[in-house]
Amino acid sequence: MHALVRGLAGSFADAITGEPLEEPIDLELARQQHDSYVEVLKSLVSSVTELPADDAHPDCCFIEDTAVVAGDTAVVTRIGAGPRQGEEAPVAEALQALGLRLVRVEAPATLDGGDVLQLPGGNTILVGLSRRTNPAGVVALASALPAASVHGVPVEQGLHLKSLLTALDASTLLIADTPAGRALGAVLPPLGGRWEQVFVPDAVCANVLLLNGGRDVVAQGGFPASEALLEGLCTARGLRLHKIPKLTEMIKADGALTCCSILLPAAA
Ligand code: CIR
Repeated sequence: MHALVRGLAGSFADAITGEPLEEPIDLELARQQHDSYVEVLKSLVSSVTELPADDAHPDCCFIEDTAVVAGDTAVVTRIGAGPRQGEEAPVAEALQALGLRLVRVEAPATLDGGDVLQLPGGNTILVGLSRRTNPAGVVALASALPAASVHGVPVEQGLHLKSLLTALDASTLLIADTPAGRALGAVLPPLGGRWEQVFVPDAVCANVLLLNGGRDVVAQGGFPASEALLEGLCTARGLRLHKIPKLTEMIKADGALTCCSILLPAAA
């Protein structure tokens, strides 16, 4: 498995935040946390491409939002937050250099990768209809990936679909145990197969990173109740759980684990 990451901008303290911050972003701590994320990835996947940061784009480390990779195709998004548009270009270039076929999302569609959840074990993709991703974005993704079964899902609160929901494996959904997460769990489309909804006490921990065909699961540490839940789930399923120190500074900027990388399942 190959991963793409992007450096942390020197302007990261100016990243977009949903709520006014009580404590400003600590740039040095953010750098350490981002470095530790990249180190964990390097220790678990066969190769990692690190793209340089762009100080003109404080949020550029949240590379997940710029492209969706499925098979040999990279769908280059059109990010829903105007000031972030432009982050896609160097990522698209890198994905093309890795051998992927590019399809671009065009205006007026908007699509953030953080809204795109590719469910393991099939061809179903859930796309959050959020503040960032519009219905035309869902249509654009579906037409770029005709073999996939693409479903729009309303995300009434929170930034992205994956801020509330990710999959642990091909039968387990991790959903934030918040009013928004519960509302989302109630309106998921029929997914086929047997899917269990597990509600995770700390919303941040509903966002896990699946690596190496899902055998390795990365989660944030520092949330005892959620960690205990995830440990139990992973042990029961024979999955390896890797905990990384809490990404406090990414969380301030509404970032989660998945948002700091783009994963290419096989060497493209
Ligand atoms: C933003 O508001 O766009 C960034 N501050 C956070 C983006 C996080 N992206 C993600 O979870 N996929």
